[in-house]
Amino acid sequence: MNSALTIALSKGRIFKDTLPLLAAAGIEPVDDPESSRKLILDTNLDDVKLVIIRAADVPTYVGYGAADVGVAGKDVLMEHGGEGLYEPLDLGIARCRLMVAGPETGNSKRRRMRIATKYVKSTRRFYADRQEQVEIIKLYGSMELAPLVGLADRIVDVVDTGNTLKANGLVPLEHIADISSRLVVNRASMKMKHARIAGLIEKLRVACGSK
Ligand code: PRT
Ligand code: MG
Repeated sequence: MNSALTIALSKGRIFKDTLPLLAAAGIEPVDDPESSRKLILDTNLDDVKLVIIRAADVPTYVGYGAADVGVAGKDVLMEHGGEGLYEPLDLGIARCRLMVAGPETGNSKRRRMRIATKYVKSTRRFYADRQEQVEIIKLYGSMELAPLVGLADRIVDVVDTGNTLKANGLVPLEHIADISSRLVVNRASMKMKHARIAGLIEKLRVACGSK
């Protein structure tokens, strides 16, 4: 019987918020990813491993079946597209909002507004729906810098407290989507390891108080 289970998580807020949910499902990591350099963590259960990867890589690992299940932000899933994945559960953790932000005053002198973001697909969709022509510049981080140095007129990024925007003289301008982290499951694993994964989903559902 092959019911060994690999769970993909990213370090930082997702790991921190997922830990109590996994504990409620009887899964506890043996090592702490913040201090350990291991990328595969053992747990209290012999047949359950955690793999620690970049947040944006979680849907890829799970989509290809390199991990059976994973936890990923909806922002990341919207960019990935969700091929090969089920998304059975909103865990309600790592909540934030995908927003357009920019300087409080600042009319673009450009014919087309320039938007810097790592969320290229979501940004393209948002402006296409409004039939607005914009130029999108792909960045990998520190989007808040782009308007300050004239690289872009606005940014699209996730916002939690808004403190990072504020510290850089930016304000939230438009709301694109409410974001939280989701449990994702590889489609083939869902069939092959059905009892195991269905059991995990039910325990997590109870632990996060979702319906
Ligand atoms: O850090 P790394 O480059 O490896 O990847 P990542 O930034 O995608 O990962 P991580 O762990 O930072 O975020 C994982 C997931 O957490 C994201 O995909 C979101 O779904 C979710 N999340 C929730 C957030 C935030 N809140 C958040 N505030 N992700 C990022 N932020 C950033 C935000 O972009 C801003 O720059 O944190 C900064 C502070 O936010 P404020 O508004 O509280 O100041
Ligand atoms: Mg980050």
